[in-house]
Amino acid sequence: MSLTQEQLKRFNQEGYVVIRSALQDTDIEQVIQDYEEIIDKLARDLLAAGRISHLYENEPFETRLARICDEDEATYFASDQFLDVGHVRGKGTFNFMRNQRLLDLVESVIGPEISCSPMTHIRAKLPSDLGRGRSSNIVSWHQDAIFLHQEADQTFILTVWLPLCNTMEENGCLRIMPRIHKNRTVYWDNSLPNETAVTVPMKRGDVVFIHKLTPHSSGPNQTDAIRWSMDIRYQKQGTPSGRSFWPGFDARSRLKPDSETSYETWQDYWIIALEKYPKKVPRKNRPNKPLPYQGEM
Ligand SMILES: O=C(O)CCC(=O)C(=O)O
Ligand SMILES: [Fe+2]
Repeated sequence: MSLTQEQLKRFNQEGYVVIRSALQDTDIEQVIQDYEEIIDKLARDLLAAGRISHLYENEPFETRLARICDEDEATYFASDQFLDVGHVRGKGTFNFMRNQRLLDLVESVIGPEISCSPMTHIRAKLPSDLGRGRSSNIVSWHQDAIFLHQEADQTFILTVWLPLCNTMEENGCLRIMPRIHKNRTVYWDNSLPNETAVTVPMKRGDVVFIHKLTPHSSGPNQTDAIRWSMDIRYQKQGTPSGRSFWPGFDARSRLKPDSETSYETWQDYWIIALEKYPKKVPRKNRPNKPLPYQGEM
């Protein structure tokens, strides 16, 4: 299904649009399965190393990693890195980024030649009382535009954010500041206008499209389960991702369907890239004040 005219209009006017029940459980299950395997392996390794007392095998996906982290603080602080999409390279996750239901919606905004950016994350927002209160996994207000390297400053990049569980205020759902993208300004120093924000609770299956100039944030997770989510970025093929050191892939091409990247190729690209650049390369000459945005809207 494409976005409706109403949804497209909303995206353009508000700088975001929530698409309710866009996905089916089976779409998301394939991502969850990849991460269940990773967490199971982690539990076995930690148990063998004597760092946890049991495997927590009966805990559901939403809580198992949290209970492991209760016992092993190092895992708590490492959580985002070892879960990253390029490190895990799960087949279900790769297939999900090319999910036809999802790409049909993305095509309404990007057009039919779609590239998926390496700037894609699985996030496990851990309960804030873990780690002896030292971190509460808050994401402060920002525009995604500030995370790009210079070559992508003019590029239209769509952030697609979706929960793998239900998200609400208590577990740190997304918050969004509507219409700020209309200012056509990149607030490099995060000196964002003090406008009213909206809290965006979402259910599994819902998806939100966010403009790269739209400020968003998320608060602490005050439950004892993990707020699992995924954020993927899509753009027109041939445009820079702003992360040239890591591989994106061609997710859909109506012109040349044969050019779509295979799972094996994508995996190989990541393995080679991470050998050379295990960590994100910082942007050179990063601006430190708000600047007009002159790129594609
Ligand atoms: O998941 C969150 O809490 C924030 C995510 C975010 O900033 C993004 O997806 O761009
Ligand atoms: Fe963001």
